[in-house]
Amino acid sequence: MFLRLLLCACLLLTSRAEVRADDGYRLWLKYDQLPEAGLRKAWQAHAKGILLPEPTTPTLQAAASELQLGLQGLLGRPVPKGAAPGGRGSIRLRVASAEAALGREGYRLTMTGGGLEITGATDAGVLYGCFALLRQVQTGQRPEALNLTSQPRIQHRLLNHWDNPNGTVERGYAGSSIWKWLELPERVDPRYQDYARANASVGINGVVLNNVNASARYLTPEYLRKVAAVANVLRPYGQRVYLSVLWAAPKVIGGLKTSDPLDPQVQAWWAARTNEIYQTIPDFGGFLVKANSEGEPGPQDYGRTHADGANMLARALGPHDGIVMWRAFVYQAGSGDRFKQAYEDFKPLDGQFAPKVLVQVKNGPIDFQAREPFHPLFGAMPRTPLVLEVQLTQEYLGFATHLVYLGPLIKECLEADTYAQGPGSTVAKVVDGTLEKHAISGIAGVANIGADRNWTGHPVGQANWYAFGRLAWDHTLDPADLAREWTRMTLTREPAAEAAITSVLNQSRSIYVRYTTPLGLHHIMGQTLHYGPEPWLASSARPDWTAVYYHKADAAGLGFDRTATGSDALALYAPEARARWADPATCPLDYLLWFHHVSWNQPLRTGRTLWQELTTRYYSGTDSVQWMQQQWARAAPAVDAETHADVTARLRVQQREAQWWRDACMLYFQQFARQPLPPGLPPPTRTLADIKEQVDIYQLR
Ligand code: GCW
Repeated sequence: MFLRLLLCACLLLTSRAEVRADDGYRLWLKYDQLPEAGLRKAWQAHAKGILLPEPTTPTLQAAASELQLGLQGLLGRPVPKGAAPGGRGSIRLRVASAEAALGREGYRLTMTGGGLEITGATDAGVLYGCFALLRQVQTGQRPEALNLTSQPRIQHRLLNHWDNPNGTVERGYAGSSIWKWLELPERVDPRYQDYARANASVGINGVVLNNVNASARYLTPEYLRKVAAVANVLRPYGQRVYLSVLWAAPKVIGGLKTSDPLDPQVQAWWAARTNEIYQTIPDFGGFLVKANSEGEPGPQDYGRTHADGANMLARALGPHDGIVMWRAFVYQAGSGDRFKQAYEDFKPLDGQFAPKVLVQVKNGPIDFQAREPFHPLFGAMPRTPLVLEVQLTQEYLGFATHLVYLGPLIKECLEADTYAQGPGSTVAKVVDGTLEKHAISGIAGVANIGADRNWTGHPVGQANWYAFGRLAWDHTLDPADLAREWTRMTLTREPAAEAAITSVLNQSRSIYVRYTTPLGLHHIMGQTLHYGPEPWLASSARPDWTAVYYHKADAAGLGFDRTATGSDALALYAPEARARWADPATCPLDYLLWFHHVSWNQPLRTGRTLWQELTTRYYSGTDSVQWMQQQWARAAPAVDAETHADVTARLRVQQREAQWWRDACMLYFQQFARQPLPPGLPPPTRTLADIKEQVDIYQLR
C-alpha cells in the first residue's frame, strides 16, 4: 500500500513538473496568471466580461476569443464574452469606421466612465487593439490611466517564408516547414492558427508562403486549393497570403515555349492564372518575384527589363486588389563590385514601374551581413515604392545557435539617413512612403520559423520575430523597449533577471559583429553553408562568392576600397551620406573596412593601429560571450528551467565558436599583417591548418 502511494506521489510530481516545463510553443502569448494579486484585482475590476458588437465577424470573434483566453489566464478567473456579458466593468469592443484618425488598421484603448473600450477603425483594428491590451496586462501595466492610440506606419507588413514544397526551408534552422503541403487541404494543422495569432499579435498582416527560389507548383489548381486552406486560417487574423512565383512558370506548367513578358500568350497565361487564384482565394495578396538572380529565370532572359516583367504581372492582377513585390537582389558575374550591381540594374528603371509594383530591397547592398551600410537604392528611386527586406533567419548570424537579437540591426537600417531629400531622409521614411509620397508601402522579414516545437530553434529567435513585427508596425519604437516587452511576456518580469536578459539581448548583435566581422569586414564566412569563418576562401563558382574578394587582405593592409580610387561604390550615395564614410580618418570604425583599404599600421581614433584594433575587437567580442553567459546565469532563478538550460547550452556552443572565429581570423590575417598579437592577448592554441580542417568538415568537404 505504502509503495503504491509512493508511486502515485512520484507520478504526480513528475507530471506536474512536465506541465510546468515551458517548451516555448506559446511564444510571447503566455497567459499565465499574473503573480501580483493587487495588479490582478485592478484589472479584474475592468474585465468582468467582453462585449462584442453586433453583427459580429470572424475577425471580431477571433479578437474576442483571444482577449478572453488571455484575460482568463492572466487574471485567473472566467471572463464571459457575448452581446451582454458581465454588465458594468465589461470591456467593450467597438468598430468606428468613421474615425479616420485610426486609419485602416489602427486602434484606441481608453478607460471611459463606462469602462474599458477597444476601438478599431475596422475589425482588424479591434483585433490589434485586443493584443495591445493583453500586452499591457502581460507587461505589468495598470489599467487606471489607459489611453493608447496606435496605427501602423507601413501598410504591408509581411513575413517571407523560404519554404519549399518538399517541406525543407532554405536557410531555415528551426526544423522543417510549418506548411504541410502533403496534408493540405484536407488536414489543416492546428498550428497554423497559433502562427496566425502570433503574427496578429505583433501586427504582421501578410505572409508569403513559399521560397523566392520558387517552384511553379504553387500555381497549379491542386496547390491553390492547399494555399486557400491556409488562407482561410489566416484571414480572421488579418493576414493575406502571397506567393513567390517562378518566372518560367508559363513554360514549366503552362506548356508555352517562352516566358517573355511581351509575348501576348504569356500575358494571357498570367492573366488567366491570376483570375483563377482570385477565384480560389478572393483576398489573395499578390506576387513576390526573384528574377534574374542567382540563376533564377527572368525577363532579362528575353532582353526585357525588370520593369517589363513586373508590369506584366501588375497587369495580370488587373482589377484585383493585389501587389507585385519585385526583388532587387540581383548581381551579375564579372561586372565589377557586387555592391553596385543592384543599383545599376534598378536605378535607371525608376519611374517605369506600374502603380501596383513595389521593388523589394535588402537592408544592405551585399547580403544580410551582420552589419551593412544601408542599400544605396534607398532614396535613389523616388518614383518607386520600396519594400525593405530584412532577414530574421540567421543565415549569416550563427543560425539558431548564436544568440543575436536583431532589433538593433533592423533599427540601424531604418534610422540610416539617405539624405535623398536633405537631412532626415531616413530609410524608414523612404519605406513608409512619407518621404516620396507613396500611397503604398511595405516591409518584409525573411522568417526564422520552422516546425521545431518552439518555432525558432533558439528560444531567443522568437524575439526577432517579435521585434520585426513591432518595428514593421511602428518603426519609431525603440528596440531596447521591445526587448524588454518580449522578455517580460516570454521569460520573466523579475526585475534583476529582466535587466540581465535585456542587456544580453541589446548587446548581442554588436558582440557577434566583434567576434566575426569587426570594423566593417563582411562576407568572410564559410562557403555555401554560410556558417563559421573561412576568410581564406579564394576560389568559388563566382569571385564574389569568395571571402578574399571582400576583405582584400595583403601586405599593405585590409579592406575594400570603395572610394574613387577603388570601385567608387560610395558615389551611389547622396553627397552627405557619402561624406560620412568617404574619409578613412572620420569614417565610423564600424564601417571602415566596408569602404577603405587601410594599412595595418594605420593609427585609428582609438589610439590603436588597425592591426591592434582588429585583434582587440576579436578578443573582446569573444570575451563578451562569457559576459553573456554570466548574465544569463544570473537570470536562472526567474526563468523556466527548460528554457534556461537550452539557452545555457547554446551559449556554450557560441562561446566555443566565437573562439573559433577569433582564432581563424587572427591567424589568417596575421599572415598579412606579420605582427604579433598586442601584449596581454593570449595567442590561439591551435594552428590555422587545424582550423581549416575543422571548416572543411563543416562544409562537408
Ligand atoms: O542570402 C542569399 C541566400 C540564398 C537566398 C538569396 C536570396 C533564397 O544564400 O539562399 O535565396 O540570398 O535572397 O534570394
